[in-house]
Amino acid sequence: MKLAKYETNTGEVGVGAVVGEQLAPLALNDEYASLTDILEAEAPGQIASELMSSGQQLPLAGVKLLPPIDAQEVWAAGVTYTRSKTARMEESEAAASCYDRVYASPRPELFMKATPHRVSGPGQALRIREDAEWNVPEPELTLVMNTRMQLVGFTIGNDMSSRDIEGDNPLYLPQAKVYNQCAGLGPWITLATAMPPRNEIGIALAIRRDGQVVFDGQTGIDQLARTFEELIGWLARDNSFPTGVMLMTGTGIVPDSDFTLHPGDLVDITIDGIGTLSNPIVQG
Ligand code: DO4
Ligand code: MG
Repeated sequence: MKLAKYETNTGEVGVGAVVGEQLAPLALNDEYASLTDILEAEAPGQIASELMSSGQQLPLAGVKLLPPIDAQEVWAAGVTYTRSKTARMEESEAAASCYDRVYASPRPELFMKATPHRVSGPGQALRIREDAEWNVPEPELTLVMNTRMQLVGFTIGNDMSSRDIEGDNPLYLPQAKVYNQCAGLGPWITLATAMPPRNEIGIALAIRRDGQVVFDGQTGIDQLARTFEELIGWLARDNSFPTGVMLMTGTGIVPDSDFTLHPGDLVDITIDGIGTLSNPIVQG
């Protein structure tokens, strides 16, 4: 089952199940009043099915989808694919050994990526920093955990990154990664029970400029150097998440070093079992 957050034309926020090209609104109640409440249930899919009682369906194309997040923090893992490791080592000679070491170390790179107000949903703009000149999207399978750190679902993440800022000095990483509209999430959450086997999950990135594809690339979760459980285990060490947490799992697709995003580009990330997250890019 796929669960989306949407806004009606009267401004009310709802949760719905995506069924093909339709959205079935859920009848939320005091016990299950939000997407977070459903993700917190022992069997989220069963609860969502029970809340689909009315049988009403809306065409998905006519619904405004919101990012599938309530109050969760968004974290990210880095240097979890060899492509990311080599790209970072090219970007920063001074920090090359940091990236090489973290790829092979038991402890992964984990960083706080976004709070909900910095997140853009499907169709909403993602931002290039005003003070950055070399920018890329990072297409990342994103794990959705409840407060018990159970992996309950998956969504698509875009870890927008300013490579010139990050490459200048690794201590600038938070500025390269965390700013207004720095993270894309959506278009919905596919519950863990509905995902394909892990080694069959493909990830594709396409960047369009004036209607032409200017970059495309593919990878797959079979290339991810760490298990989901390992990443979740490290994130949970001495850390609690009172409303659950999302974790981007790192990028395995990095455009060549002469590529940078432009304002007006359209970024499409497609992940098997979920769908496609599309966002236009803005700057200024
Ligand atoms: O260390 C820099 C960030 C790495 C990252 O975001 C990634 O590998 O996806
Ligand atoms: Mg990343």
